[in-house]
Amino acid sequence: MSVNAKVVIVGCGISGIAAAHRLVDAGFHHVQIVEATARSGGRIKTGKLGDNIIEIGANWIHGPSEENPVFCLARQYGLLDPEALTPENQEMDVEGHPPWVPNFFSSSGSKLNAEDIYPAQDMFLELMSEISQFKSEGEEPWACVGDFIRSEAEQRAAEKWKDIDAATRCLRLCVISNMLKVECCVNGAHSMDEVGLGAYGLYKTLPGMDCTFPGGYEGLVKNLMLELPSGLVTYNRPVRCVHWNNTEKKENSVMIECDDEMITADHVIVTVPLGYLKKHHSTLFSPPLPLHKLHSVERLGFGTNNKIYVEFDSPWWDADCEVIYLLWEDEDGMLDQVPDVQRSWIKKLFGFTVLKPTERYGHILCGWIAGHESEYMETLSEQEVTHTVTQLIRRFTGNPTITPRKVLRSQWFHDPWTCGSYSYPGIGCSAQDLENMMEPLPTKGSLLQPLQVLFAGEATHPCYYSTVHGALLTGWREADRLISHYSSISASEPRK
Ligand code: 6YU
Repeated sequence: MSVNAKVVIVGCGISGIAAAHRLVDAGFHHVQIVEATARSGGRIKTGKLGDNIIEIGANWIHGPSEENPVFCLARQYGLLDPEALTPENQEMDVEGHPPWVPNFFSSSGSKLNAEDIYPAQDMFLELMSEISQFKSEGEEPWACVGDFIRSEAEQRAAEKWKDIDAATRCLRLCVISNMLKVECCVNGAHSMDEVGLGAYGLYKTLPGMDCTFPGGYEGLVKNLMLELPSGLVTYNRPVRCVHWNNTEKKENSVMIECDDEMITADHVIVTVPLGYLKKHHSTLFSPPLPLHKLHSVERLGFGTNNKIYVEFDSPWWDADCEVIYLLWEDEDGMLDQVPDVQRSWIKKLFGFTVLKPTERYGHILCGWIAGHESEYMETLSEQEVTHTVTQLIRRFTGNPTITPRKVLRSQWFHDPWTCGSYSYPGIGCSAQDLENMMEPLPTKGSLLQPLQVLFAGEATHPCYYSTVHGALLTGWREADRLISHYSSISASEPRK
């Protein structure tokens, strides 16, 4: 196939890159990516802490197995450790919750016995796996995940833990609060009270034990970019407005307005993050988005999840530990929101994951903090964050001399081209909202030039939203939409 139609892709994250790849491979000669920043990759962003490679954005390949296109590409480019390639690793089904070896510390400064914690963690995970039974048919017992967890946990605790002492029982409820904070990070939500119960089960996991890129996630982006024609991306060129629905002209019907340039195209694939779309939709499209699409943009959630990397001279956790949970002993209310954000934002940090293997990274932890507390953390200076994290660790370990060597945090909420981390199904969301997100403009049935504006990006995937593989698949999907459009046109043209 050889196609002369011009396609402009807004955004050079993984979905934009994937769309360009497919189109170029299929014989589209005029493909251009217009990117607001000076780099490719978007929310795939690898950085450095001293000499160590760390991820500012996406961390893992979730479900690295044959069905995961990110895994297949990473394998093809030779970017993975041998362990990630083993059949055992690919077959392990962890359902989004890898069985990492934990350490638990309490706010009174002691290391807790894991055996005392497991019953509460098991109950929480059992409840989370039960949520998929609700299929957003309006018959869910509660509107949000938070209410469901609290009410069920209360009932089950009263039955199952009736004979245990008050202190252990209280500690277990604090574990539930901690697990809710973990889920806020997993979902990129401020609180599990903002995540819809019915739509939660839309998210699908793939088999495979989550793995990382030893040389950095950006290696994937670099390899893909090398295969695209040079000059295909225009950097530092934010798109201000997409003018569509041009009734007069048949060709080049879309105009993409940048600060100092108007680019014309037959089709535009918009891949900007949902956070950006929520903030700028009213000026980004002219005419504006149809109401049903706009309502879905508003209903879907887009929150903040940030990382705080902390490096130490020596570890204060066990050699085999992969995740550290910090349990606040005054949090038996099963809540995941901090009442006084400015004073106690750090209480939202659920704990740390340990960067492995130690021979590669030394002693680096990655702290996780979601929600408005995380957004507030972004406004503080690096020194303030370092001070608060140091105090936190000293308190939980009971060791007043521990001093981090280096600290580095991400600031996704204040990134003007992302405005948060990733999407989640808000209260009242259903599969229809994700359908609406991916629906091209003009909508079906219109007599206008079809497929003027197409939509890709993680928030447009029906079941892998919030992930790199989901985003990549949406880029391919929209490219395929155009490819089949032009295949059907050339098939219907009379033979000469
Ligand atoms: C994954 C992971 N991961 C951590 C953190 C973050 C994310 N994700 P992009 O934003 O990349 O590209 C858009 C481009 O558009 C960008 O370059 C902009 O500059 C540009 N742009 C914007 N406006 C523009 C304009 N006006 N003009 C021109 N250009 C413009 N995913 O698979 N594994 O470990 C993590 C994580 C801190 C921030 C993640 C992870 C999400 C991915 O990073 C993200 O989906 C994709 O990179 C998005 O690509 P894109 O192309 O769509 O947009 C059980 C259950 C529950 C459900 N959830 C569970 C899933 C767990 C998700 N976990 C994530 C966790 C981490 C830690």
